[in-house]
Amino acid sequence: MSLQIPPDRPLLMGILNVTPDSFSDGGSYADAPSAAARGLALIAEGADLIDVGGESTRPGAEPVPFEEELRRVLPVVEALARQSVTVSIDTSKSVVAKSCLEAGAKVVNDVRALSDPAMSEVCAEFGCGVCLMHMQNDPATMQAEPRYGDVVREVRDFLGERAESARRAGIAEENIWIDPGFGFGKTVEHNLALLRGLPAICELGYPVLVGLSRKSFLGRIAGGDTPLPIREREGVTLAAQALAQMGGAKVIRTHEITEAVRVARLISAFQFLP
Ligand code: HH2
Repeated sequence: MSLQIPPDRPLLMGILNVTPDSFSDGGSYADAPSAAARGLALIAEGADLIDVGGESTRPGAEPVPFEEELRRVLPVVEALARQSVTVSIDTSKSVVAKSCLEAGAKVVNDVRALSDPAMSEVCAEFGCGVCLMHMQNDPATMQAEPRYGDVVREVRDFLGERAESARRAGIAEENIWIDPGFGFGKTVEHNLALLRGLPAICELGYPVLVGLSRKSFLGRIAGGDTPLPIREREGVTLAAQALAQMGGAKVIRTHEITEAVRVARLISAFQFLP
């Protein structure tokens, strides 16, 4: 992967959902030109790469046929790659990944950790970056009754096993990122345990990506008796980013970049004080 993690700061991944129904930015960038303009604006604010998604994975979301997912994402991936933006494609479908890689995407962000049998082969062939995420069940059912014995151990073991399997399929070690999947089949307590347990997940040796931005568990904790609505979760998103960086996260997936860059600098200055 051409995308190295700098030694002294995390990478910032800007979120660009080209969907009608994503939980926080759904419908905002429905046509390709406005989506591409948003991607370029995130880069101008300091994002290192843009994660383009065409299928919402919010709790309760239904799957989108691959033709529709491609129709949404491909023109945006093409437009951004043409402008030399590093693009990550947020998909679990190998056909969608392949077309986007052909169009210039450099990373496949797979919330189903290569469960499509053809996905590993596609990623190995292109030599792209791959993010493997943990999810319990699937988006339609995952928040019904998440259960774990020891959530940190189970998520860590899963990610270690998926990373091994990716390597056996020909994906280079240096191209693998892992992600505990905040909000994907987890209660508030599970999410908090994972945030605290990030150092144990980092021990696997792969860069850890965190997707905390605007997630509902943050709104539930910070809102006290009244969970915070999505538009009021920016402050707590930044605080969670700081905690994650302190825990060793190397890639921050987030909706708003300007303040995330500032927090990243502050925490990095603290961590890497000579
Ligand atoms: N979260 C979402 C989507 N993709 N990918 C990774 N690797 N990690 C995450 O935590 C993650 C992800 C969900 O957030 P969002 O894209 O804002 O919403 P939606 O799935 O509704 O489009």
